[in-house]
Amino acid sequence: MNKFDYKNIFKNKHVAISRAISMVENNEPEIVHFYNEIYKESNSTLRIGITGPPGAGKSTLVDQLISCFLSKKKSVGVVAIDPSSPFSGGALLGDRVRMSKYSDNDDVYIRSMGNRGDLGGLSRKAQEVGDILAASGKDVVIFETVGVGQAEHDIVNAADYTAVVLVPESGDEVQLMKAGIIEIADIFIINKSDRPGSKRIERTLTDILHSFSKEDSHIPEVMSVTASIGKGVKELFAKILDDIDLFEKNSKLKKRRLNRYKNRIKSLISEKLENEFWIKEREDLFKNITSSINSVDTPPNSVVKQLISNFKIK
Ligand SMILES: Nc1nc2c(ncn2[C@@H]2O[C@H](COP(=O)(O)OP(=O)(O)OP(=O)(O)O)[C@@H](O)[C@H]2O)c(=O)[nH]1
Ligand SMILES: [Mg+2]
Repeated sequence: MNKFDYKNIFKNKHVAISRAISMVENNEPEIVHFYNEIYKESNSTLRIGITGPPGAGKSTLVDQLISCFLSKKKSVGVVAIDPSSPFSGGALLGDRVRMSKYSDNDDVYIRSMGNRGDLGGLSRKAQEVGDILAASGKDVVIFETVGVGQAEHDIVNAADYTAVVLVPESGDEVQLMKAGIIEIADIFIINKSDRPGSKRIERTLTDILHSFSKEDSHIPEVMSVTASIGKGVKELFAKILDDIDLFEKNSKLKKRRLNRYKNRIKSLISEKLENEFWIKEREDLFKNITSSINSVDTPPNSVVKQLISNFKIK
């Protein structure tokens, strides 16, 4: 294979972008040599998170938003993340089929990522893929993630602005909505409003948001759209741009980016320590110790003590 020239990423060469993303996904050590260069070029791009239950119409909506950004001469990178799917490299079929109309467009790059069974690391990888797309010069990076649980929460933390997509049938989700989810959402989108019940869920959600919100905090807007026919999308797009504009002016964006930066450092440390810790010898030792334990009476801390006694950070 030819030597990989990472500078082609900065020239928006999609082949180089794909190659670098694969390196991230596969934890290829080579990327370490140029990742810092990528990072330095990645910080002016706007990152938007779109999350919501399976099949809510996120990809359909992302497709519409891509058109909106293109009409403003903005280029877009999309990372579609499904933590429950083992597929990656653009293999989430639905996304690929729906978005293939952009395959010849240098201003749009779409990539799907799944969870290849390696626990954790997915949100770090998603951020790094976002960095690569940002470094390629994309004005906006959109992260689409399935679900509204903890894994998505971490991924969404990679965004400057987060939209939660629901559908008229999401009544239960709305009732169960926790403060955590409300805090991550900058806007709620009720998609499929061509179906009955969208007005009702819009009202219920608005009530909940008002009851949860603290004084002088940003209360997320609830907007109904029908993404499949583009209804309401123009208004939604305008609102998103307005919000982001506001967040830029009141320094919310800056604070979020700094928080994200700090969280990134902490997660990198956790990941590094875990990786260094769970070497084969220690896994074996763990198995040995625990196999000779036949009740749960031994305090776990005493096992921890044995395991970490000779651990030194490289
Ligand atoms: N009736 C109706 N159907 C829609 C609308 N938007 C999307 N759909 C349909 O809903 C289905 C799921 O759409 P997607 O865009 O793939 O949804 P998604 O949230 O990206 O799905 P996952 O990524 O698999 O979680 C598709 O069949 C869409 O055509 C809408 O506004 N109204
Ligand atoms: Mg999708």
